[in-house]
Amino acid sequence: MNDRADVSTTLENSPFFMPFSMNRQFKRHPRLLARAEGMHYYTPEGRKILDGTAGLWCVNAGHCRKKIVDAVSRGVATLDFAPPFQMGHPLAFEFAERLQPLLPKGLTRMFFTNSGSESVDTALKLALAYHRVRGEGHRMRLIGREKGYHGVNFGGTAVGGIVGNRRIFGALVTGVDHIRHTHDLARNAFSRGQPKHGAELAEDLERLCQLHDPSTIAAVIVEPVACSAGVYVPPQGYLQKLREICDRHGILLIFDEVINAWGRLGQPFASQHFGVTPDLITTAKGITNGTVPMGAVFMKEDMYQAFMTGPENTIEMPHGYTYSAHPVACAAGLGTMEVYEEEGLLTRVGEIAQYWEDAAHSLKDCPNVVDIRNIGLIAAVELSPRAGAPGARGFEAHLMAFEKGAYIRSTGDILAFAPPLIIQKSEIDELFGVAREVLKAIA
Ligand code: PXG
Ligand code: PLP
Repeated sequence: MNDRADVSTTLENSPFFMPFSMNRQFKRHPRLLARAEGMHYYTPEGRKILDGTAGLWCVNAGHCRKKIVDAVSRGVATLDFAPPFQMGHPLAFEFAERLQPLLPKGLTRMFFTNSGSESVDTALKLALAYHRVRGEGHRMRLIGREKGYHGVNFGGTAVGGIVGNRRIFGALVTGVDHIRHTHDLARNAFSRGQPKHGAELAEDLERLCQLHDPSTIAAVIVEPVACSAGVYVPPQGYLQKLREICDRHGILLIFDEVINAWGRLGQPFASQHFGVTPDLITTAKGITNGTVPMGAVFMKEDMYQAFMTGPENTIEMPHGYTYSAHPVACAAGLGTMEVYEEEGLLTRVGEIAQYWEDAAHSLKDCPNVVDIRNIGLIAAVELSPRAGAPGARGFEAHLMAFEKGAYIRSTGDILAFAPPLIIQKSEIDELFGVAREVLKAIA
């Protein structure tokens, strides 16, 4: 305990402006993670914490996996950096080849970035540019969805649908609109898997098409399962309807699978789980098991080909990052895919999803629980807000869970669960056991 007091004294005035955090609260009461292995984190004082969130939805194979650590160490010792513009290195091409067979049918080409946010802004720019090179430059509008999270860059913030993430940043990007979210407690509370009601909400896209004229719309971006804002599973038939409306009007459909991909739903991509193929997929996180920052945008063959039409002495896509396809990230990604494949992790969730679902829904009798929802290896428990203090109950639950040895993320009054895909049944019991204790203890 003394160690902790010392740590907190030293952090109180730290120059580090923490991202997406309550800086003052945290620096007074730090929750530090010093080490990790498999399903667990360890605090500086050696307390063992069960990781209920796969880090931040990214460490799908569990922590500090030797194959990945070795790949990264070898990679950085061999080629620390190589310029990605007008130059290349073998691992970038090797990694692209390695990923291609995992993609939903029809998606063939990929662009590398360093994060989900960069993937989203890249995909939005690709969509605009694709229309433009095909002579449809009038398609300039970008459509997101309420409660969507698409990262924090300008495009992603603009198409994002979480008010608190947008409010203080002014007008963002023009020409953006949003379709309605699909959260419907009245009709769908305590749904297991995809809720029955709400496919018709996809028709909201048709409404925006009629409002703006479809010929002005470039792309629609949604998370198949919206995770960050509180886990909203798409109603049965909803994604199919979105696809139909996009097809009818020549609008590109982007699935933001920064979290959904890499086995979280029992398939490499959520698109495969739901049987709906978008034109573009954005991803990051699990692509390197969270070890080295990396993201990617996957696209259909005809999109890539649309750019390969001008004179050969032109740069086809004036877009890219200093660290696109960074050699150490590619090494990490190759190591990650090896572990995913050897351990069957991209399809393992199918085997444990039922156990997971039952465990999550066993919390139904706990105080203040107004909804439990789940799909794949994702679950959320929604609590009723405390009068006059929205979010307080959820945050307190997160804090108390950490004290009791589990990392459970809260977003407002919603607790989100998404552990590494290597989780064992006993650890599922432990995770929801801690959640049960916490929910009983907080008023
Ligand atoms: N799109 C989606 C769907 C995401 O989930 C991003 C884009 C942005 O990725 P980067 O790598 O730029 O953070 C994300 C990231 C949470 C939480 O609390 C979720 C994310 C990030 C931070 C917190 O659920 N998702
Ligand atoms: N700002 C300046 C001044 C730069 O020179 C660069 C890259 O060269 C960037 C921003 C973009 O950085 P990155 O390629 O890491 O996204």
